[in-house]
Amino acid sequence: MTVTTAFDRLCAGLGRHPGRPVLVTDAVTLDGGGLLRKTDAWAARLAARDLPRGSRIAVLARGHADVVALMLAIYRLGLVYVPINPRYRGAELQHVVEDCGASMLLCDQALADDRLGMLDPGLPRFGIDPGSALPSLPDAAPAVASALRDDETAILVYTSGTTGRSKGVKLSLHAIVGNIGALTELWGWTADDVLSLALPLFHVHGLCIGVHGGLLHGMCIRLHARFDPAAIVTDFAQDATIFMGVPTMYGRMLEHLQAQPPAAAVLARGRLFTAGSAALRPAVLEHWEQLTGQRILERYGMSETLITLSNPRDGERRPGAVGHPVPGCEVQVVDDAGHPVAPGEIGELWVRGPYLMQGYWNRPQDTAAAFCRGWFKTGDVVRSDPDGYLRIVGRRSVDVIKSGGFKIAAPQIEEVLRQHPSVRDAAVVGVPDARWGERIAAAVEANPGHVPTLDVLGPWVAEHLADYKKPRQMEVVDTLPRNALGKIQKPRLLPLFQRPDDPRD
Ligand code: MCA
Ligand code: AMP
Repeated sequence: MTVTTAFDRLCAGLGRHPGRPVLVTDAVTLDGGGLLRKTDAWAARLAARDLPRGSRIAVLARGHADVVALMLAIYRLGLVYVPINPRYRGAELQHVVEDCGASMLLCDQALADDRLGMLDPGLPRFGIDPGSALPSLPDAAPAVASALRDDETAILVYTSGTTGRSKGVKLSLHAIVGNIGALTELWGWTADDVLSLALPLFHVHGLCIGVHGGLLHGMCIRLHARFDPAAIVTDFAQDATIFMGVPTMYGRMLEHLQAQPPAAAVLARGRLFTAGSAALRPAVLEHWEQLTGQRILERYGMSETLITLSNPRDGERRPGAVGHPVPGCEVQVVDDAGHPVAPGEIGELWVRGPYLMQGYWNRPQDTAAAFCRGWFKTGDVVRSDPDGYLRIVGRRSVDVIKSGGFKIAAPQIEEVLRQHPSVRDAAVVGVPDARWGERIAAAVEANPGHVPTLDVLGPWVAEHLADYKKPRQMEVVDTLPRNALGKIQKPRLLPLFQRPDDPRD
């Protein structure tokens, strides 16, 4: 096979070690040839629909082998993969399929019953799992279309901004494969590594770095549809060498280690534990190291930039810091006027280089607003140590919340709260939280004659939005604090919700 494109490189990884597993799930173990055969079968089914190149295929599924094969088949035909968060509810789901103009939806049976009734019935929908009650795509002749070119969009990753509507981040395989190349240099991944992966497959962390990283190297991915600390330990008891997780997962694994102390010795056999998507508290890093002897490698990224900053594999992995730019990536720290600040000063992180998104799907204005002079403006506030290690110290917008690694737009929750008859107005904030990084709290003004309660408003939000967006704390206030222009002053709400045991580091 001539390896010319990023797609070829992904597939070449699979052909490297015939007979050796590349994908292990609860249900199947596949070697590279097995995964490619599954991919061909999916490509043949999709090809029968004769879709124009670049058509978007929406996929609502948990992590399993057919989803990986389906994704490769979509690339194989020059189509665009649009994974959807299975926790999304009606309007969130409908927004994604409408926004991307999906030609069809492929769905796990387990999610179909609960979710598809919420969607416009006009969208053609098919089952993924064998024996699904949804119609299956009929088999057809092998696909003839040429595979994705490097400059074409491979994936739309939907991500929240500061407003209620999520945006589709256009990512090319060129950017993804290039970013993995840079991480390989930094983290020393090899084909002999075995990746224990329990991250969801609709975000960059699990999908672009985890799955694509594993495939590219032809390493074995032990893929889990859900996160369960005991299953991760079992992976390491077998052969896993790498784990990637969000900080919340490490906190949950520490709880598991407290209940099952011998598991620490099993994890101690690992080669590399990485964390990202949210700040890893130094206390967690230190506790993990005490128990397992492993020092977690923290890195920073974003859907729009892929992985941008990383601590080193060899060298100091500094607690509370996210290290230096990954090879190929340029960063600068700027003030409000966009001028670089002096080293050690606080400013916004701007990023440039080959791993950036191609823009937001169908949103030229949002895309233009996200860049300045070719630099992507992350919205994250950083500071550098004297030797250049960068630290994430905050975010420009109080409307962005990160809980358990999920990005949440506070205005989306406020909008749903305001739709409840008991609520006149609402302001949602993220409160620093030991378990989730930030927890969602809502201050609400009541409508006359109503007494809003969390018991009512929590389920109300979960009925309309993904479960993790529901407020965990609520206070009724006479009036929300506003400035002279009428803007709600959210930082003034935080003391209402802070608890004595909240993290201070
Ligand atoms: C679940 N719950 C949550 C969250 N997840 N609450 C707040 N924040 C969350 N993230 C709640 C549910 O609503 C439910 O509440 C209860 O926890 C149990 O739900 P369950 O489904 O059992 O939870 P879980 O499976 O244990 O999920 C926790 C999780 C998950 C594994 C940490 O949140 C997760 O997979 N997070 C990873 C997100 C991620 O991959 N982000 C990467 C994007 P109740 O019982 O009250 O109903 S960032 C990115 O890609 C960039 C590039 C980067 O840098 O990496
Ligand atoms: P997403 O848009 O879901 O890809 O989330 C990207 C955001 O996650 C970034 O803009 C940061 O705010 C946050 N993030 C990612 N990695 C880290 C990290 N190591 N430390 C702090 N925040 C992080």
